[in-house]
Amino acid sequence: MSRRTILAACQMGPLQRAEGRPAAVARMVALLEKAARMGASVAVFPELALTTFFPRWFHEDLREADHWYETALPSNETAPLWEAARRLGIGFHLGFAERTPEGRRFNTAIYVHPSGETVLKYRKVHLPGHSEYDPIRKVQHLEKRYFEPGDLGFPVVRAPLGGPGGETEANIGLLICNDRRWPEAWRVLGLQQVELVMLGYNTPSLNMENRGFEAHHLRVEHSVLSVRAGCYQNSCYAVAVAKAGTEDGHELFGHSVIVNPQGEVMAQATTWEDEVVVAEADFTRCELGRTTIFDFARHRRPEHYARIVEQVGSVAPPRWSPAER
Ligand code: CDT
Repeated sequence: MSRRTILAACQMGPLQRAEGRPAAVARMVALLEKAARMGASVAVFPELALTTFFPRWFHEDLREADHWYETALPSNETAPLWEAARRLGIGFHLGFAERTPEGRRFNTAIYVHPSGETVLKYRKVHLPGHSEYDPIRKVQHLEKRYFEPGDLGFPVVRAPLGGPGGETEANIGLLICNDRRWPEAWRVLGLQQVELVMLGYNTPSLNMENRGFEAHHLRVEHSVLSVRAGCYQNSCYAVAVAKAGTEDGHELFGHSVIVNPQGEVMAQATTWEDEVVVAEADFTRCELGRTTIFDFARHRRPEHYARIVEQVGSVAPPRWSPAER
């Protein structure tokens, strides 16, 4: 079975608050068709791809936000995406807000096989921002209000991708936006021999916290740096995809990337609009790192990593003092 396949990053331009799901889905179908024409077996869409990035809006009563969430997928409004995937023989990754039958709320991503079956589901673990209205901020980021931390861990599954010329299998894992900045998340995927990480993001171009200076150009650099480091240190490919542009007056950056296991950027979006970029993956290339410098079985020293799981915040180190003479 071939270990080569073409990966597509399906970046989306802004989705305004007034736009409904049908507009988003129509654009996603067009992106999927383009990705298929470019030979892709899998298409990756952004985080919360069906709506505007609604955590920037404060609702006192959570029920007023209910309309941003999906309670079942595919729904009547999203079904055209599933139909297009089947017709084109392409798998896809989708980020969306999930409300469960019990009323729990998660920031969720799924990987859907071309048959329409959900292969893998992940709920965002690292929720940035805050849960109450913050008057200091220029723009609210209320993910901690609208979602609870994911309860599924960081699962990896070996599964077929779609595409022409038959099915290529890969060990697939998912992250969502802020997760890409946390090496712990990547390493838990790496420990399951992940070969392809799909992730979507909505990241403001400016630091909105009003708590100090951050050079604007570094925002993009930190995003790409995090994905490149995650791929290199865990010997995997990643497709990291933005929702970009000015959404309801607030700018999100683009620069979606496809990265290889050496940490090299293979393809990068150049607009802040709907755009498809593709790159060919050869999953046998995940083996070099995994059998040499990052051969975990030979080189990891978990007996020295206890702090990683036992401690949450950092602690100050002891102060050195000179030996008494
Ligand atoms: N969506 C998301 O996770 N965005 C964050 C920005 C956080 S700013 C409070 C990110 O890490 O890109």
